[in-house]
Amino acid sequence: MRLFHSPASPFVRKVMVLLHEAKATDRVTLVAAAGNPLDPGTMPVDRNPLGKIPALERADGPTLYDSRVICRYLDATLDAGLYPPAPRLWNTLVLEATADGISEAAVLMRYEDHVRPEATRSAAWTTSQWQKVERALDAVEARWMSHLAGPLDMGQIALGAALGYLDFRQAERNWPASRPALAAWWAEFSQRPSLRATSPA
Ligand SMILES: N[C@@H](CCC(=O)N[C@@H](CS)C(=O)NCC(=O)O)C(=O)O
Repeated sequence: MRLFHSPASPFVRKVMVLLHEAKATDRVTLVAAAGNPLDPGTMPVDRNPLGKIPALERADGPTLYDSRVICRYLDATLDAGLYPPAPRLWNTLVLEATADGISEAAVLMRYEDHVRPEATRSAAWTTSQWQKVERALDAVEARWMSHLAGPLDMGQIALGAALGYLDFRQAERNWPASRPALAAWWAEFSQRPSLRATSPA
């Protein structure tokens, strides 16, 4: 399998952490891809019409895209056990969606502040994306700590990818300051070998 990859992408990181946890990094070859909405660059637009990564090229079927689809596929193929049976599954999927929403908002902030032509940038729009991040982090702090204390799953991994991306791109906003429980969880979770091996760069 070939994985279209960038070391900065939180969505790619989800896939890489899964591969590390399943001890299956040797099952994929990484293909460097870079681009953005204004310039698709080397993004695999012929395989993913949305021009986004991650995208997973397979020998036995069409290319998969969207990190949630790829992670479900790899989890099933590698028997990784990162999506538990229902009813816990529904919590795992909602946490994964919440974490991906944080990553999406933070990536959009990055595009707004660094990709959109300067004259058309909107500080209000960037602020509104950050408000989504803040609401989601507050919800995790208030309601998800017991789930985070449970067995490893894709919700936790997606959250790790999102928090790592905030530390990478939005460190000055200091999300841990007002979320002590989540900050403590992240301090420990980020030390897993799978997380340490996939730090954004
Ligand atoms: N929902 C997608 C989001 C993927 C995504 O937005 N990836 C970014 C990189 S972090 C990208 O490819 N951006 C290029 C673009 O938006 O044109 C997923 O989970 O895979």
